[in-house]
Amino acid sequence: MPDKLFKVNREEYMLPGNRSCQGCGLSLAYRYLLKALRENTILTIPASCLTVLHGLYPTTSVAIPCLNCTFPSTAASASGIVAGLNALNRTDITVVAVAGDGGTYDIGIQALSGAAERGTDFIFVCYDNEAYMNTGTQRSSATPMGALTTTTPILTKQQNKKDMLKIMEAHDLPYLASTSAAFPLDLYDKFVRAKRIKGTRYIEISAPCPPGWIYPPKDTVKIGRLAVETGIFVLFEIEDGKFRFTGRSKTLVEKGSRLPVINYLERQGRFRKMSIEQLTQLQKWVDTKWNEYVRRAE
Ligand SMILES: Cc1ncc(C[n+]2csc(CCOP(=O)(O)OP(=O)(O)O)c2C)c(N)n1
Ligand code: SF4
Repeated sequence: MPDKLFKVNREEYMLPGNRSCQGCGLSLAYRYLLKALRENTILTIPASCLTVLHGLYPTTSVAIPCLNCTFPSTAASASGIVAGLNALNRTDITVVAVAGDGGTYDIGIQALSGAAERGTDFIFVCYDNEAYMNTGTQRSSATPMGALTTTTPILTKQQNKKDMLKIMEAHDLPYLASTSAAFPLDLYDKFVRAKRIKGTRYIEISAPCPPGWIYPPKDTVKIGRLAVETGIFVLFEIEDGKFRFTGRSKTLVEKGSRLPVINYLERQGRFRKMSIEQLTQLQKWVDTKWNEYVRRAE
């Protein structure tokens, strides 16, 4: 991990004035991942909040070339760019696909799984704000149990979040990582590492969203940190099959100081209708996953 902030690339690829909401976790993460990826990168993004952040043609707030694609086709779009670059003998450019959880866990999974099985040489990034935010907070398979969304407005979501990292790991990827907008140095380091590796790499980013998660914009980093400190979101990486905790999650394992999940939930209006039974179930789900990770790290 870059132990000092001054090791982070000082160039800015997100220009002043973009169209994301105040306090957007995605915009924070994006700024740092672009710094890690640097100039020789081509992005492709589907319909999502990220398209909105990039801006309306003919202007853009992002200083890296980007191909917009349809909602389900992010990995197919990346595969096409890779094929085009190969035909031109360009080996100096990293192709990076960036999609929301809807564009990854749900509608984008077919193209992603196909590309990952072929080992196509690109980085796929899922920024996980746990719902379809661009269209008004509909539930996705990444939405946690107990969350209110506009499609789970009464009873809250009844199912646990899909384990996308496990699904992607089953593709035997050379590099897979989970990181958070609230831990930019952990995030930066993982993108620097991923850029040096060939084949399909998958990185998932926890990206808190003030309007969708219903909390004040100033609390994005606090909420993102609590997600990690309660273990509902875990910082780790798997390189060539070897699992390791990173950053704050590593410290939590060493100190045994993980917080109860209620500390994270109680700060977000989306959980205000959660039942005690759901809370107990969610805590058990978090504990089970956490213990699985701890066993793997041993
Ligand atoms: C085939 C298709 N269905 C629906 C849409 C409408 N649509 C655009 S963005 C979006 C939600 C994207 O959600 P997610 O991928 O989670 O990204 P976020 O908006 O949270 O950034 C939807 C449903 C579309 N563009 N194409
Ligand atoms: S809705 Fe959420 S993810 Fe989308 S731009 Fe706003 S804060 Fe960011």
